[in-house]
Parts: sequence; structure tokens; C-alpha cells
Amino acid sequence: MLKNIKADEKLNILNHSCAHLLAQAVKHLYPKALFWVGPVIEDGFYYDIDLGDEVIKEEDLEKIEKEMKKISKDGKRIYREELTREQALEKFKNDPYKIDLINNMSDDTVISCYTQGDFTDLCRGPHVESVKVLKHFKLLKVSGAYFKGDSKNKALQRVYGVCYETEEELKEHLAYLEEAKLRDHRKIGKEQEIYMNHELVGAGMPLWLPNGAIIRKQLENYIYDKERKLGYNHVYTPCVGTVNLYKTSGHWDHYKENMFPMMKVDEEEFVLRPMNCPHHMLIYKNKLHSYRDLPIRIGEFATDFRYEASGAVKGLERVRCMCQNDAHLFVTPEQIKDEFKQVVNLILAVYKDFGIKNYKFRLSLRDKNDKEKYFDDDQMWDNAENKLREVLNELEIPYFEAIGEAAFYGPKLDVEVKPAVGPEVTLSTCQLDFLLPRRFELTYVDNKGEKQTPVVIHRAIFGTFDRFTAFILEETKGVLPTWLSPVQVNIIPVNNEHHLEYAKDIYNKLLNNEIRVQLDEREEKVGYRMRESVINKYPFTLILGQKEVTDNLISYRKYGSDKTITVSQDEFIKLLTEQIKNKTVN
Ligand code: TSB
Ligand code: ZN
Repeated sequence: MLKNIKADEKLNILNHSCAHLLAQAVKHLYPKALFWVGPVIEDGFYYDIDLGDEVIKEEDLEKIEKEMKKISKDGKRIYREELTREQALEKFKNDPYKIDLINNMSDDTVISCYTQGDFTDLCRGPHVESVKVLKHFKLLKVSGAYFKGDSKNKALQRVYGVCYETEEELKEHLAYLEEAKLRDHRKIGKEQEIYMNHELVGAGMPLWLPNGAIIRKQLENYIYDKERKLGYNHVYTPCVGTVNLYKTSGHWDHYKENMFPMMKVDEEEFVLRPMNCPHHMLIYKNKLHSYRDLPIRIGEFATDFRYEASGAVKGLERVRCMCQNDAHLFVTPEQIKDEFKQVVNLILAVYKDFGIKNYKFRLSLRDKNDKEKYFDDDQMWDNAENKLREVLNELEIPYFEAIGEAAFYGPKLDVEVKPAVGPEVTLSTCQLDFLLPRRFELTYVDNKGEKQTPVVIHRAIFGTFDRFTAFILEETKGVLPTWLSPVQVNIIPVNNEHHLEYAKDIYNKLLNNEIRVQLDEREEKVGYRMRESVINKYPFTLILGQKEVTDNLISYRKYGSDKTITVSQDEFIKLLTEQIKNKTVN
């Protein structure tokens, strides 16, 4: 498992000191180099470097590492020195980056710098006592980064690295990174032709290829059936709305920075929708409701558009065009708990079906000081937040709290998972909302004949099909369970002249049993075609030769096993259809 460097102060100091060692080595090799900041991050450290017109390439990292090792062996002590602002400005007078840092320090900041041999850097510290202890490090990659993260500023080069106390820990971490690279859904997505991107379509706008479309369709069917059984009614609504719709909901005031800009058509002002709640509120409002009709559950597989920073978009995990497995549940205040429990139980059931075990529940609360993001009604918020806590405690669900992560309309229960690469993301979400029903003036008639305002629960079990697919590809390392696999059976006739006819027969039989089957009739050696079948991670590979033809049998290999099993046709179809029906996890 990945070490939590943040939690480990000692590792922090080690990594931060290693960033200085990197800078010193770079200065030796590129004397013109200037340095901006070199912080510790979750998986190590980086340093942002201005090299003028010189460029550090991946292949240069080895050379820099060598220099770092040399400096480390030299074993210079690391000295701390405290300076007045004037002294600091004088000391770093030839370095515009450090001058910028000094000028931005408040008056009560203690300005300090650290020196090791011929290298001095402005730094708060603390550091290790000597470069001698920096032995087990590795430079990982180099990328571009703008000064202060602003694309209008100068482009700098960011070199990443990681440092550990022992060689074993470093090796373990590097092995983890290697494994993570293999699991990265962007790699699997490309290899298995699940999705693609094209600059002409735009960043964060994935195109789902046929294989991806099959997976997505399976996910849709799966969750649709589950929701129908729980009394959901599904709808289709447009993926645009007028600005006025989003003014009514409050998105225009509280969510605008996440939205695509307005477009004008005739006299109407439209936006691409970032969420589907307003549309569903209007569907609720289309009819009069009695308390007897509630809960009303409106579901939709709905396409949304959100502005995500170009540096943040990532494969299918963080996109600008996404499809939510969304629903809005309209309930009376008395029904909140039971309805919430139904949603949490659905989440747990789905995770069980997919074999998902590593996740955390996060209670996402508002930041009381952020009046811009959050609707300003303390009583409403306190009520909603307490209600959620009550439900969680009753369900005995372990969770942690996160301030400032709530939606603008209410607190959320989010499920957090860790992708192969990068920070944690939210998969499922279940949110409690007293605000939107009020803003849309929704009502139902209670048992005394009086009008009341319903409460809304927003929920997305998969989150989005996009993010869920990314996650499942990483969880399974691309070896999808048979029911989700784009190709479920790959048939290899040993010899076309004698066995192709039989293979075609089996192909049609499987097809008629709604199995996704493929026939590899290429004139290639059996061993070659079998190897390819394994590379493509097909769940079942059939090898049909003379014995199979003569006795009407099927010989198959399951992915991950090199045992060939021979059974009757009926037995094979039964085994396969049962595995698909039961959604057996690998
Ligand atoms: C649940 N109105 C609610 C809805 O009714 C809503 O939109 N909630 S949300 O903002 O939390 O988004 C729902 C889910 O979408 C999140 O839980 C997350 O899993 C997924 N999601 C959010 N942003 C992205 C993105 N940029 N790319 C892929 N999936 C995303
Ligand atoms: Zn919603």
C-alpha cells in the first residue's frame, strides 16, 4: 500500500531536503538555472525550475540523479541561517523568484535560508542535518508548469522525485508506481479500445468506442433494473436549459464557475446543463401531488457539461461531458431517513456486486464562512447536516467529515475511492436538499389537506458512467467480469479446413443465447491466436479441433488459467449464462 507521506513528518523533511539536493545538482549541471518553489507532495516532491531556453528531458534525469548521488556522498552539513528582510533581499538580489517570495512574506514571517556546500536556498525548513542521509531517492518525471500556475506567466520545468529512508521502501514505492501505471484506466482504455479523445472534439470530451459502449450499456441495464425494482421512474430531458432555469435553482449564483458560458439562440439564453435537478423539479411540478404519492423517484441517465480546468481533466475519470446515473427523490420530512437508508443500501449492494471493497464514506458539510458558494441560511443547513448525521449514526456507517465539500444546496454523503494514479475522487453521492424544492415552489398536499414543501434527495450510485467505468477498469486491471466484458467468448478453430464449420455452428449457438462471441478464423498458429486472446483478456477462449468436432464438444480456457476443460455444448452454455446472470466477480 502507498505510504501516506503527508502523515509522516520525517518523510516530509526527507523529501523536502531531497528537493534542495535536486536543485543543487541542477545548478551544477545548468548554471543558469533559477528556482521557484520545491514543495513536498503526496508521493514525494517536485521543484519548479527556470532554465531559460534550456530543456530538461526525461533522459537527462539519470544525469541529474548521478550528480545528486555525488553531492550526497560528499556529505556536506546543512546549515540554517535567519535573515532580516533587507539581508534576504540583498542575498537573493540576482534571483527574481526568491525576491518575489520575500516580497510576498508577511512582516512577522521569520525569513530563513539553508546552505549545503555551494548551494543556498530560501526556505522555511526544517531539513535533515546533512545531505549524507539523502541516499534512497529517484527522479520520476519532468513536466511543464507555469509560474504561479498561471498560463499567462512564464513556463517553468517541474521535476518530480521521491525519497525514502531505506532502499527497500524506495523499491516498494517504485514497484507500486509501476503497478499503478499498468492499472491506469487511460492505458487500459487505449489498449482495449474503450474510449478515445480527439483535439477536434475537445479536452475532457471522451468518445466511447464500441467496446466502451457495450460496457456502458451493461451498466445502464444493470442499474436501471435495480432502480425500477425500488420504484424509480426514468425520464429523458434536454441537456440544455435557459439561464432563467439556473437562476431559479441558484446554480447561476452558486455554481457558475463550473458551467460552460451562456449561448444565445434567437432571444433565449441557454446554458449546457451542469446538473439535472432543475429539469426534474419541473417534472415534479407538472402534476399535483398528495402525501400518498410520495416518495416520488425520478431517475435519468443524463448528460451534463461542467467546466473542469484543462490540467484537471483525466481520461474518463474527470471529464467535461459526463453522464450521471442520476435521480431525485421527492419525500416528506418523515420519509427522509427511510429513503436515505434505501439509497445507502443500494450503494452497498452495488459495491458488493462489483466486488468494490476499498472505499470511505465522507460526510461533506458546508464551510460556514463561504457565503459565495453556499446558500446563506444557517438554520436550514444545521437542520440538514444534523439530519444526515442522525441517519449515518442509525445506520452505523463509519464516516469522516469534510468541511466545504457540500453542494451549494445541501450536505452530502459521498463515497471516496482511490484511483491508480492521483488523488481520491468521489464515486457515489447522496445529498439532502431543503433548498431547491423551496426555490421551485414545489408542494404536496398533506393528510390535513394543507400544502407542504417536499424534501429532495439527490443521488447518483455510479456517480457518472464515465468515472465508474474508469474506476472499474482500474479495480479489475482491465480483466472485466464476464457479464461486463465486450467480448465474452473468443472461438479459435484449430484448422479452418476441418473445424471452421463447427466453429461457426458454435458461434451462432452462442450468439442466439445472447452471448457476445467472436470467431478468430485467421490463418495463424493456434498458439499465436491463444496468446492474443489472453492479451485481450477475453474471459473464455474456445479451442475447437477434431475431437470437439467428432464428439460435439467444447474445449475452453478461462482467462487466468492454462487448464483446458472439455464439456458438452449444453454444459458450456449453462455455465456461461449462469456466470453472466449471477454477475460473478473475478
Ligand atoms: C446527484 N445534483 C447532483 C445529482 O443529483 C449532482 O450533480 N451531484 S454531483 O455534483 O456530486 O455529481 C454527481 C457525481 O458525478 C459525483 O458524485 C461524481 O461521481 C461525478 N462527477 C462529478 N464531476 C465529474 C467529472 N468532471 N467527471 C466525471 N464524473 C464526475
Ligand atoms: Zn441533483
